[in-house]
Amino acid sequence: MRHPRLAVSSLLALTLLVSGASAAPGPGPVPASLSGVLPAPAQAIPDRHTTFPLSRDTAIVAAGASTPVAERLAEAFRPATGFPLPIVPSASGNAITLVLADTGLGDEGYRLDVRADGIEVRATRPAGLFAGVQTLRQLLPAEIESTTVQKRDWVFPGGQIVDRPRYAYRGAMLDLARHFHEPAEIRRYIDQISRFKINHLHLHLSDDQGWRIRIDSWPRLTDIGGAKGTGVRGIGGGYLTKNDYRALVRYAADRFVTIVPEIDMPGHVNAAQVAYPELTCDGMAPRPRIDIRVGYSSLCAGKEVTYRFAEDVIRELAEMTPGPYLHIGGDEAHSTPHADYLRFVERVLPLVAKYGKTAIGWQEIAQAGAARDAVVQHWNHEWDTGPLVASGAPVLMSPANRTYLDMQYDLLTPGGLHWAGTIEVRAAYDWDPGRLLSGVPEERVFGVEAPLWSETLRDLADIEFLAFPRLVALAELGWSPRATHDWPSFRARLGAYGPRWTRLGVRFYRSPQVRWSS
Ligand code: TNX
Repeated sequence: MRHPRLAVSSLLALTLLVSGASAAPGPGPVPASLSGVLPAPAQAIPDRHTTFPLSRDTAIVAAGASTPVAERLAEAFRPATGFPLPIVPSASGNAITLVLADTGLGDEGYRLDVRADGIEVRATRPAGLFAGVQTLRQLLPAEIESTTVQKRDWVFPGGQIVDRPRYAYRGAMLDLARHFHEPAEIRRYIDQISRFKINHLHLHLSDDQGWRIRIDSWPRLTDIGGAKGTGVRGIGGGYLTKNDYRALVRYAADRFVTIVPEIDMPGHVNAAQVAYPELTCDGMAPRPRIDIRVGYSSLCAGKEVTYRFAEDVIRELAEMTPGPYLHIGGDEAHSTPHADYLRFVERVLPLVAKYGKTAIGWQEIAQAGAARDAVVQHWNHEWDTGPLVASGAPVLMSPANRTYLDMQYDLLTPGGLHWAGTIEVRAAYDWDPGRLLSGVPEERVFGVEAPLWSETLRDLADIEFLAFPRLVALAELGWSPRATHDWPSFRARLGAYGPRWTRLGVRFYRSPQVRWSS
């Protein structure tokens, strides 16, 4: 049976195509609609006869655990409307009401009703209210993203949305090691990704070039590995203090994003070895590296200091990370002898559990038996997935040829790499995480994640250009039910989102595959 939302959204797509054919520059401003939301809701039933106008007198009703979500909502709507939008415990009509009550829709599911006399968002948990609020933001026109008061009417289209995610883990990864990115840039990235219901931010905190998180018991990691000039080509440098990190974790948590810290081991450790030469097998300090080669450095599996180091790092990271996951890397250990690699992973994975966390590792860790208790992150689409399938572990899907945000859109894209090919928006969208790997059925898919490696990145504009719009494709694959998957619909909704990014100053890639509204 065709889903009602699908029928409506294909109609929208058709309308856009038809109007686009007559008006040369594109479809023009698209009225916000229940069928236009990104990522597509599980179910949306527009009611064309109903609208709810936001006005100077509208209140936000919230109490207890829903109040912080109400604050996010108020922050989103106050600047452009200029309305006070007070947060109050109750109101009679003309309100957006956030209700915490069992909806049977899981932790992140929500129900949204837009009626003539008000809006209700109902969810079992605050995370669901937050997801509902992200949907609500897209129901007002793009001008709502302005930071100054706009003179216009603010009208919500009527109807109902019942929504819940396909996968509990929907992630983005940012590489702080090849180029450090300041907390302000990371906060802004969190703002942008959480709009699309991405709920995990994996931070790649160490690599051959630099070490980006303070570890008190091994201070030279950041004193040396986080110094100026430790980025690729000697650009940048820097690191997160424990306070920076804790503040980021809180900022993310306020937007229902869980930080997943990664320390990459046993390969990708040159910066650590420059700071602590005892971490090499021969005890000799290697030279600092600012090139982008991989696979040459390795911790020494036969030395006890290796495990003291790993345990100290894991313990300190676990202490400052409230989230359940800790990523230990494990990729591209090309200079670690195979037996040593297995020995290292077998010893280090249990340390993550010892400090109360669930380990995540790149797909290579699946070769070790201990990986059965970890989450295995699939990345290299060209490799034999036998060990990954055999491990029985849940699989986080990050196939490089679909999800790597550092791959160029085409060979003319400024910045980015293309070792896994080029990835246009449609290629980022047209695949199914539940059917990608034979031997890894839907039930074993832990979630999806889009990594952004920063060899060629400098600043936030570079990050945003590669992430948007492709990260939205991943967000939809992770959130929306398979039955809603539809490229014409996705493409139309994306095109309609462009003016929001423009207003937000997000430098997104104007893919020629999408008809961007002006
Ligand atoms: C492969 S993906 C890597 C990274 C590079 C990236 C560049 C993975 C687990 N390892 O070290 O930065 O390619 O795309």
